[in-house]
This record gives sequence, structure tokens and C-alpha cells, in this order.
Amino acid sequence: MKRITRRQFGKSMAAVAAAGYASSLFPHRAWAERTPLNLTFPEGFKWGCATAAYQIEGGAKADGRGPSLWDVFSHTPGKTHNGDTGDVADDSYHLYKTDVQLLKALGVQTYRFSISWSRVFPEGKGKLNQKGLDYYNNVVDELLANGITPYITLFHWDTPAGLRGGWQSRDTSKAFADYAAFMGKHLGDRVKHWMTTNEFVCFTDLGYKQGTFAPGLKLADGPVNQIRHHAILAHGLGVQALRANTPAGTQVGLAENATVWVPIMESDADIKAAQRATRLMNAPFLTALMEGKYIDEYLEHEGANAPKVEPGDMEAIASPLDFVGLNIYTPSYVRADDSPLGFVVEKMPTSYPHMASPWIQISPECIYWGVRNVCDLWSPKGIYITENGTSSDDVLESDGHVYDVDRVMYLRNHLANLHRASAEGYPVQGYFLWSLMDNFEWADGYSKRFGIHYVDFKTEKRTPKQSAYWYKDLIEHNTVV
Ligand code: GBH
Repeated sequence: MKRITRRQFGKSMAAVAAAGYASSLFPHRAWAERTPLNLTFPEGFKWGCATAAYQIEGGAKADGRGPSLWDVFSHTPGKTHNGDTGDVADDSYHLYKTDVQLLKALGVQTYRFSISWSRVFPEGKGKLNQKGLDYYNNVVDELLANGITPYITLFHWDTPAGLRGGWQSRDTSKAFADYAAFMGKHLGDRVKHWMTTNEFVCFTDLGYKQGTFAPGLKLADGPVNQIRHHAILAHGLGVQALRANTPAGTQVGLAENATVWVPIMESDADIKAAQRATRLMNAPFLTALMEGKYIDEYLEHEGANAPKVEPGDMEAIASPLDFVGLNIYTPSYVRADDSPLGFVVEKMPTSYPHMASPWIQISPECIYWGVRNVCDLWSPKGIYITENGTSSDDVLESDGHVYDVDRVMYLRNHLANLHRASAEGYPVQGYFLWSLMDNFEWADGYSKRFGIHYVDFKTEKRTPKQSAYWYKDLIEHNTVV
């Protein structure tokens, strides 16, 4: 290889400078302050894994469980990859003790799982299914007996099909609050960490606007905004219900996939632009929760389609939280400009690299910016990464192992960047890896594997992948290596 001298290099850079950068597009910006790397997490940092009921439990009709909108949707031809359903999934309904042993072997301190609402209330409200409640009592007890702290998500998209109108109906928000109160009353003596809902956009927009998720509708903007409102109202009423029905000191939050805006340069101007984008682009959801209002830009943009808000709604929606949980997978890039918004969204080139799921565009720094933007804007008391992980084209080799090198690469780099957020003083309390094991990946069915344990869906055998060994090591040392 031909090497150039320093002098030649200096000359060619001078030539570039003379030719001129597009200075209005890329003005020179001062670098923000930096912190040196040290990849050990603070003592007491909590490492965990996450799952969700419909993705792992199976037992769809076992012991009196009622159908959810996802049962209906996945059984509708053409809605999921290969017509896959969550009927059996990982059969964790029967194998939960095995799964707790997987967690124990990893050495995690915490486990985030969700409750199937229609397993406890088959019609969403009214009649209780005692066997459904027994199941969750057993899961909680099994975790505690093995030294693992349960973190419960009350709602991870599996709306009871018995609730008429689903999220189009305001009654569903009220039914959710009653269900939250009930679960708090029955598990709150042992469960100290709760999340109301998971990812608003996935059960509102994707379900009722894009139609790619249950219930598969394609409604207009007005009804969709109302659905979004019912969703965040359910969260707010759920927080109030949990507070009223659990002991003092119980930690309440949610798990939200706020779009993560990464400043293209680490300059004050682009960092501001990322904050502005975060606030505006999450206006119907996290911004409303954090600010107790729909911001003017959102209301103006939606005009007559803006949601109808009843007295007391916004107070409930803004109920103080002990933590904000962020599900972080992928970035959007932004830079400052002179437009009224003050930012412009960067176009992604077709060459942008991605993981096995095309939507997971690789950006390890997005986990840092996800935390930082939310903290700089709203200063929540605490932050958890409630999900982070990736699909991979995993192969169970003839030697019995799964070499998911790309997943290890993805996790290692995200965690190095999460460490940066923690080292800079952002209040990151814990991390949940998505996911403990391969499972029903919604519309992608079983075609995408997100687990650190490989699941043979014929035999239900679980096998730790290379990433599981890697994660175990990381947890043991509390350090990214
Ligand atoms: C999270 O959702 C969920 O909480 C979890 O249940 C899920 O298993 C996990 O992440 C992994 O997906 O195919 O281009 O139309 C992530 C939110 C919503 C992201 C649907 C991908 C489809 C994009 N997902 N979206 S595309």
C-alpha cells in the first residue's frame, strides 16, 4: 500500500478546504464535552431479560383463558408470516419453571414479563379466571424463590377480544385501570416494579392505522388520534390504580419505544435538534405523559382530528412515574437547520446496514441518545432500558451450539454506549435484554429469532446461544467486555 506523508496529507486537506465544504449545510460546530470510557457499571445496576405473554406462553385455551385481539388476528389468514400463531409459542405456561432456571443460570437479578389480561379476566372485565391468577402467582413465587426480582408489564398488546370496540372505546381505558387495580392488589405484596403498557404506537397506530398488527384496521387520522388518547389514558388511570392498590415504595413506570433521535454530529446545535425532534415526534405519547398536555405543534398539525380530551384526562396521563422504561433498537438521525422546526431528518442511504430484521438499522449510539434526549428534556426520576436486542439468522449447529456472533456484536456495542449514559450521570437503573428466548415475533411469526436461548419449536428445547454465555459473563463482572 502506498503511504502518504503527513505533509502530503496536510496539503490534500488544504485542497479540500479550498474547494469548500457546503458551509451552510455543515457549519463548523464545537464538540460537546466528553467523558473517558470506563465500562464497569455502578454497583447495584440491574441486569435482566424481557419477554411478553402472548409471545412465550402458549396455552392459548388452557384453564379458561379468553381470546385476545392477537389470537383473533393471528388466526386470520394472511396476517402473520406463514399463518403462525401464539397458540403454543414457547409453552411457557407449562414450562415456566424451566424458564426461571434459564434466568438463574444467566445470573440476572431481574425478569420483565407481561400478564395476559384475558388469562386473568377472560372477557377483559367482570368474571375472574382464578386459574389464570394462580399461574401468575406461581411465576412470581418461582422467581422470588430463585432470587430474581419480577418486573411486570400489565399490557403488552394482547387486548381481550371481549372488550367491545377495543381501543376505539374509552371504556377499555377504564377496564384497564380496574385490571391494574386487581393485579396490584393480588401481586403487590411481592411485586414491587410495574409497567403499565408496552409501546403505545404498536397497539394504536400499527393496529388501527397501518393495520399490520392486531386488530388490523386502517382507520383515518381522527379515530386514530382518539385511540392514541385512550391508550395513554389507560396508562394514566393504570398508574393511579396501581398507586392506590400497592404498598408505599412500589415503583411504577411504563415501557415505551419513543423514537430515538441521534444528532449527526455531537455539536450543541445538532444535540438541540435531536431534543426538538424527540419532543415533537413523540407528541401523542411520551411527550404528553411527561408534560401533561398535547403540545401546540401537535394540536395545530392535527386540527379537527385532534383527540377529544375530557376533564381530568391530562392529570391522569401526567401521573408522576418512578421510572421511564425505554425499548431501544434502532435510530433516526437528525441535524439542525434554519427551518421553523429547527431540525431536519436525515435521509437513510440504501446502504445503511441492518440486522436480520431489516428495521433494525445498526446504531449502537442510539441507546445513549435515547436515554440522554429523554433525560435532558424531562428529567425522569429513573430510567430502565426495558428492551434492547436483535434478531439473527441463528443456526443450531451439529455440535449443539448457536454462534450468534452478530447478536454479541450488537449487544456489546449498545452496552458500551449505555455505559456512557450511566457514566455521565443519567439515572439508568437497569437493562432488560430482549429476549430471554426465541418466541412468537408478532407479524413475523417464528421467522425471526430474538432470543439468547434458541428454542426448537417442535420439542420446546431451549439451548443457550453464544450471546447467553457472553451476557452471563458480563453480568458476573458488571462490565462490558
Ligand atoms: C418490540 O417491538 C416489542 O416490544 C417486542 O414484543 C418485540 O418482540 C420486539 O420489540 C422485537 O421486535 O417490518 O418495517 O414494518 C418493536 C416494535 C414494531 C418494530 C413493528 C418493528 C415493524 C417494522 N416493532 N415494526 S416493519
